[in-house]
Amino acid sequence: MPTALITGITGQDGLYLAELLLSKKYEVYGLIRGQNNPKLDLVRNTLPEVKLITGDLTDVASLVRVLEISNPDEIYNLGAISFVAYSWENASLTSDVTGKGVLNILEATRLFAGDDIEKVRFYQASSSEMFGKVQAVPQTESTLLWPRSPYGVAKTFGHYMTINYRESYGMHASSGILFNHESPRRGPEFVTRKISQSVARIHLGLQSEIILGNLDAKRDWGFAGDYVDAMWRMLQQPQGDDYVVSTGEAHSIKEFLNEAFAVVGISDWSKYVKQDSKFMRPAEVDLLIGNATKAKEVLGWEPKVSFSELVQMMVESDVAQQQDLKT
Ligand code: F7E
Repeated sequence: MPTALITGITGQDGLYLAELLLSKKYEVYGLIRGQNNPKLDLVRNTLPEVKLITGDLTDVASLVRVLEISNPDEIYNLGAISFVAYSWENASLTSDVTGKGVLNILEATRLFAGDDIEKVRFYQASSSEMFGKVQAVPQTESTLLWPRSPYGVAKTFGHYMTINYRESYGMHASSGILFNHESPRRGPEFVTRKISQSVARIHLGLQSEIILGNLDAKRDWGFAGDYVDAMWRMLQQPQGDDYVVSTGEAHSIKEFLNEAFAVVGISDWSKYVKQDSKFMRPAEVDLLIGNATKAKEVLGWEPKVSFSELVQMMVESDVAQQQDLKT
């Protein structure tokens, strides 16, 4: 039975990945941060088979201890401060966790594995935010990185550190450059879930409007459940490498609004949507669209859920959830 360690187990991707690995008969360990982590019960209730160990990406010694306890064949480093807007307000903390945290777990892995470094396979959750002010359309694995937020800069550090450990120590380390990926499990601070939740509440008469920032930004949105499969496929290859994971389609926030309101039968949403500059970013990423040809050809990976299906899934799930809360 192979063993996997997932950092960021409490997030959307952590839960989907743990489900996938459990279905493949892995023994799954999850890294849990902090005392009384409020999301601990979420993992325990959703996936009681996952074994949870306390540790912190900012503390190398704790990571070595976690590796000694779990003795993993595969490590998936999904842990990060992942909300881009927050990263301007907490740039130093974001750099420590999202950036230096990657170095810490790579170094802990090297110390733990010793001469046997090839026995452990490592996945780093890199991000399309690294492309920022895009230098080519669509973006591929070799597009120049130009991050536009402290979060993007921190992810870029982690990305290059992963490549460096592969090149310096022969580590089986892979970096998945994942474009935006969403689901009913997405946190409500992200624009897709903020919209799906608000549309559900407007439909049920629980809310009268949504206040958003920039409606013109375009993102390449896929389904998180599809994307964790690409992570696993990367670690089954003979060598570590970097892969773009995306749908190859970009949609604006306005298009997301069109689709989401259409699910509840509203075609003109203008009276429900307001804008406020407090949701605008100091430096915006205007357009992200990925070219996942390499993932398709090498990993045999393709997204299964379309943009419309994703929006429908999220709005329907929120309608059901809000109805439950109402009763
Ligand atoms: O913003 C615009 C906002 O916060 C998307 C993370 O998973 O994907 C995610 O980062 C767009 C931006 O995601 C609101 O300005 C407008 O242009 O949903 P988001 P993100 O910043 O793209 C990447 C790949 C990651 O790696 C990240 O970890 O939507 N927008 N109005 C808004 N965004 C938010 N959050 N809230 C608004 O009211």
